[in-house]
Amino acid sequence: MSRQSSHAVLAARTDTGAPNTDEIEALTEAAGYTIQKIFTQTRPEDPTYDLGSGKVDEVADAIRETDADTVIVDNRLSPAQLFNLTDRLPAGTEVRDRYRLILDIFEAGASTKRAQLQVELARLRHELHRRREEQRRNEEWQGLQTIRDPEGEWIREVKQRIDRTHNRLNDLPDETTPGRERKREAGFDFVALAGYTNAGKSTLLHRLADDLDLDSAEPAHSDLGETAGVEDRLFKTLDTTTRRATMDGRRVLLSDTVGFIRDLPHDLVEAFRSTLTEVHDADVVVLVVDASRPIAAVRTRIETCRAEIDETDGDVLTVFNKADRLSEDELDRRKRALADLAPDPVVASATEDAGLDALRTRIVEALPTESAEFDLPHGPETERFVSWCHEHAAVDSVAYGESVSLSVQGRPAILERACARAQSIE
Ligand SMILES: Nc1nc2c(ncn2[C@@H]2O[C@H](COP(=O)(O)OP(=O)(O)OP(=O)(O)O)[C@@H](O)[C@H]2O)c(=O)[nH]1
Ligand SMILES: [Mg+2]
Repeated sequence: MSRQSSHAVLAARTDTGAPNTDEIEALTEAAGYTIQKIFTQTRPEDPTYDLGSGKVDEVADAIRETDADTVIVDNRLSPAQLFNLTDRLPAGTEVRDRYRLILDIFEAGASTKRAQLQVELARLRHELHRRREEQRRNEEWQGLQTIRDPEGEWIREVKQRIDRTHNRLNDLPDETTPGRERKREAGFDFVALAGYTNAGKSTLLHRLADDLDLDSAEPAHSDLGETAGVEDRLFKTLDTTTRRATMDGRRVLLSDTVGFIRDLPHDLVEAFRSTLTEVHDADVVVLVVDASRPIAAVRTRIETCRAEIDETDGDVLTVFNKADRLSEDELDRRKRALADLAPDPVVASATEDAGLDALRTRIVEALPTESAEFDLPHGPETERFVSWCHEHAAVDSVAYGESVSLSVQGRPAILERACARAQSIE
C-alpha cells in the first residue's frame, strides 16, 4: 500500500440515527491509514461541505493537533464539496470520500492487467468530474485571476487518457473462464460464492474445494494465500478464482468473487465484471453473509448483495456464516428477523468446519438435475458407457446381475446425452 504511514481523521455524517463507523474504519485501515480521530454527526447534508460548517472547523483543528494529513468522509462528496472542504482545511490536507477510498484500495490490490486498467478507468472518470469542477470555478473567478486552462486543454487530456485506457481494455483477450462451455459439456456444475466483503467467501472456498487447484496438478495448500487470500481486511480478494469441488459425486467448479459493499461505486462494479459474470452464469449462487453482525447490518448487507446479483440465472442459497460467534438464541433471533430475505438459510462456520455437509447437500439439491435408470447388456460398450457416466455425472449405483443396472444423476443436458448413448447400445 502506498499510504502505509499516513494518518487520517474520519468524519461520518448521517441524516438520521447515530452513524456507525465500523465499516469506514475498516476501509480506512484497508487503504493503509492509521486513524487518529473520529468525528460523527447527525444532520441533513450541508450542500457546501456535506458536513456542517462547525464540524469542519473541528476537523480542521484535529488536523492541526494530530499527525493526520488526510480527512476521510464517509459519504460521496460532489466535486464542489471536495474543493470547498479542501479549501477550509489546513494547506496540504488530502480529502478522500468513501468512493475515492474504495478506489484506492482496489488500485493498490488489483493484480491483473485487466483489473488495473479497469480501476484506472474509474479513477480517470472521477478525475474528469474533478477537473470540470475546477474549470468551472476558474471561470467564475475569471475577473480576479488568470484562467489556468483557458482552452480546456487540461480536460481534453484526461478525456484522451480515458479513451486510451478504453482501447487498451478492449484489446485484452476475452476474460470469461476459459473453456467454460467445454467444461459444462463435460458435466461440470458452476457455483459462485458471492457476498459482502469480509463475509468469509475465500475461507469457504478453501474448505469446500478439492485439494487440487483447477489449473495445476500441484496441491493447493502451498499457495492458499495466493489463490484466494483470507484475511480480516476488507477487499482482500480482487480477482476471481475457480477451484474444483466434489459434492455428492457432482463435479463442481466453485468460484470465489470480489466482495460487495454498500455504495460500491458503479464504475468499480463494472470494473470487476468478471465477478458479475461468474455470478450471472452460475447454476447456484451461494450468498455468504457474516451473520455475527448486528441484525440491521446483516439485513442491509443481504439487501446490498441481492441488488448486485439480481440478474443471476441460478438459484440463490443464503449462508449464515460465522455462526461460531453466535449463541443459539442469537442465531434464532437472526433467522426470525431475516426470514423475509433469507427464508431458509444454511447455518455454517467456515473456520470451525461446521454446517458444511449441509451446505454441500443444499447446493446439490439446487443444481439443475435429471436422473435416469439404465438396464444394459454386459459387454465392452456398456463398460465404456459406465465409465462415461462416472466422468460426466454422479453414478448413484451400479449392479452387475444378469444385466448391468445403473442409476445416474447429473445435468439435464448430460442425462439427455446419456440416454442417447444407452439407446445405441440396446
Ligand atoms: N469466527 C469466524 N471467522 C471467520 C469465519 N469465516 C471467515 N472468517 C474470518 O473472516 C475474515 C474474512 O474472511 P475471508 O474469507 O477473507 O472473507 P471474504 O468474504 O473472502 O472477504 P473479501 O475477499 O475481502 O471480500 C477472516 O479473518 C476469516 O478468518 C467463520 O466462520 N467464523
Ligand atoms: Mg475473499
